[in-house]
Parts: sequence; C-alpha cells; structure tokens
Amino acid sequence: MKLTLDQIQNQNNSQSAEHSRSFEFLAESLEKKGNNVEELISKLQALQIAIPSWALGTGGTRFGRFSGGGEPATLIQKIQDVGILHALNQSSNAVSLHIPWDIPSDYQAIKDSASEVGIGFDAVNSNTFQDQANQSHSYKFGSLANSDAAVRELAVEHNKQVIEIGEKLGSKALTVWLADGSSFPGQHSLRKALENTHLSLQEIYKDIPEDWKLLIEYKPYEPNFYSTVIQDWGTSFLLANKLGKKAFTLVDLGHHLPNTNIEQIVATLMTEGKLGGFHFNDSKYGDDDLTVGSVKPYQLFLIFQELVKGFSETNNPPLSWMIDASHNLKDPMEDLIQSVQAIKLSYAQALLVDSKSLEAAQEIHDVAGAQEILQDAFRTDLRPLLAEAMRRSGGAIDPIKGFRSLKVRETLIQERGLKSIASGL
Ligand code: PSV
Ligand code: MN
Repeated sequence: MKLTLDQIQNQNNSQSAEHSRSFEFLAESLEKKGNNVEELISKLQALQIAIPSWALGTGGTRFGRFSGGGEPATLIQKIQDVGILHALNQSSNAVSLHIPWDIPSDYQAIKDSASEVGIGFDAVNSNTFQDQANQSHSYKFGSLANSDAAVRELAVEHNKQVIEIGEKLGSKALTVWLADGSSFPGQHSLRKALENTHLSLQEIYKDIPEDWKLLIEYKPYEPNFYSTVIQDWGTSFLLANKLGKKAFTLVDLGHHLPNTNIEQIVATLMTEGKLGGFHFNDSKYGDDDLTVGSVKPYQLFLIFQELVKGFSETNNPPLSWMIDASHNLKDPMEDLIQSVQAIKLSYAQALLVDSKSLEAAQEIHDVAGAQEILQDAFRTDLRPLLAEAMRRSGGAIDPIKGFRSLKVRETLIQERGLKSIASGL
C-alpha cells in the first residue's frame, strides 16, 4: 500500500476550514508575542524523526504477545509502512535498521523501495544481546565485555558487518547497545568488563567511516540486574571520549533510574559536544518503551528546551533523532504517529520559550518568574501550528485521523493477512 498526495489532500479538505480558523487565531497571538510564525513552521518542517524497523509490528512482553493484523513481514513491507507514516506526517523520512533482525538481501530492491517513498536510512543498530542460529560462540555472558577473547572477536566482527551493511544503504551512524553486565555480585570483574568493552569498541571504531558516528547507548539495568557495563551517560561519555571524535553518547529516554534529570544530562553532553542522538519513548517505571509524551510530556518539553538552547549556545553536532518504542496495545503505526507528534510539539513549545526573559530571570534569581516563562510556553496549545507545518509539507492536518479515514490498517490486513508477523522484539 502507498498513500498519494491526492488522497491526503482530499481527506484534508473536510478539516481545512476548521484548521485554518484555529491556525490563524494562534498565529496572530504568537506574532503579537513577538514570535516569527513562518520561522517556527520551517523549523518544525525540518525536524525528521527516524522510525525503528523493529517497531512496526507488535512488541509484546515476556508474558505474551498479542499480534495485530497486517504486520510487515519483510523489510520492504516495513519500508512501505514508514513511507505511509511519512506521507501522513512528512516528519519521518528515515528508517533505523536493527541487524540481524532486518538484514537486506537485495540491496538494490531495498534502496529502490525506500527512495520510491522518500525514505533514507538512519543509524544501523548492532545486536549482540541475542544468539543467532548456528552462532559459533554464545553471548549469554556478554559480548564486547566477555572474558573470552573469541566471543569478543565475534561481537566485534558482527559490528563491523553492520557498518558494511549501513554503508551500502547510506547510513551515517552505528548505534551500539550492549546488554553486557552481571546479574549477581561477584559474577564478573567490573573493571575487566569495562576494559574489555573499551578495547572491543576501539576495534569497531577503527572501521567507523570518517563521516560516520559511533553512538554509544547506555542503560542502567535489564537484561542484567546487578550491573550493566555501560550503565549510565557518564560511562558512555567516558568511552566516547577515549575513542575519539567520531564517538558520541546516545540517550534513550527509558534508560534512566526513576526521576533522573535527563534534561541536565542533555545539557552536560551538549556542552561537551558529545550528544549524538536520541531514542525517544516514554515510561512510568523502567524501560517501558511507551508512546513518546504519553506519561511525562513536561519532561519531554524540558529536554527540548535544553536541546534548543544547546543548538544555539554550543558546538554540538547535529543529532540522530530516532524512536525506540514497543507497542503492545495500540496499532504500532498509530503509536508511532502519536510519538512523532509529541516530539514535534515539544520542540515547538521549546522554540516558543522566551530565552532572553528566562536568562534575565535567572540572573536576578527570579525563580517564580523563570517558571512562569517556561510554563507559558509549555501550556500554549501549538497543535494548529504543527498541523499547518505538516499540511504545507504535503502531509495530513491530523495524521491519526488520516490514517483511520484512509483505512490504512484495513488495507494492510487485506494485503498481508491477519496473521503476518514482523521480525523484531
Ligand atoms: C535496549 O533496551 C534498546 O533500547 C536498544 O536500543 C536496543 O537496540 C533496542 O532497545 C531494541 O531492543
Ligand atoms: Mn534504545
């Protein structure tokens, strides 16, 4: 299935009068407050969030998986789904592949199907947290950190192959997330595990092309429950610094202990020029992989506020923006649409912050005043602005409505059947 511009514009027609009214009202009040609406719209249009190839099907938990219908069974079908999302929101022009869940067999066919729907390839992700069929050594006790040199070599080799795959597709980054760690005190040497990880990453780093980034993702626990080698931003940052200028830290919003101040981590990493990218999701307790903005939208806004400030005040290079979520209850595509909307809304709200007044309030320690400024931006309903940005780019005024009224899921079920299953989590 492929959505055309005509289909989207036709279904926008029924909403356009109502939309224009609310957009014009908002635009006028934004301009009155000194905002440049055209500039806001073009910044919003430019922000593109990559879709994870592993999140187009139902996720599930270790207790069960309840498949939806019409899931993409092949990589080409996954790319087609990303194409549908992008047609609707004009905000997801790339896919992030997880290898070996999504190894391309026919590169030309994959690239053709991607360019047909205007999709590129964002970071490629390696997987040394699962054993593959016929694997010579097991990752049960770790991969890059393993005390056995043969296992480390195998994991290094896998990462090098992932880089090769990414190069063929036009990716510009490798994301490494390691499950390596221990579940019991004394299970392994904490220092040796870190040193082995460093040495293995050094080997991988040698193969990172000059115009690529190595993104090092951290996570405090799970699947290991006592220690994780790259447990936090500090460890990732330490390794990225040791490796060199192509290595950066990747922040997955779900990879923090409860109540961690993620916006402060963002601020620190940007100051050091070492923030490389994001895996966006939301959570209540742990790595819940819920829809972005569904639980803590204010936190997301505060993170974007630091990002916007960081872009203007630091030399941190451009980021890889990716979603990393798992959908157990919702239609995965609707969930992804909601996530992208939430990211862009938070970005828009952050762009609205009156940074001069905020700085002035900070200088004179006007704590209440500073809060007023932040919350004034956060509490402004910018949905019509986002809708206008998407509409002008050729997308839907309301992508979820578009998805439903154009009967996307129904058509995919007709095409692929009720029982097709996507590879991934
Ligand atoms: C691990 O929890 C993670 O966030 C990593 O990014 C993985 O690649 C992804 O989820 C999928 O398991
Ligand atoms: Mn992640």
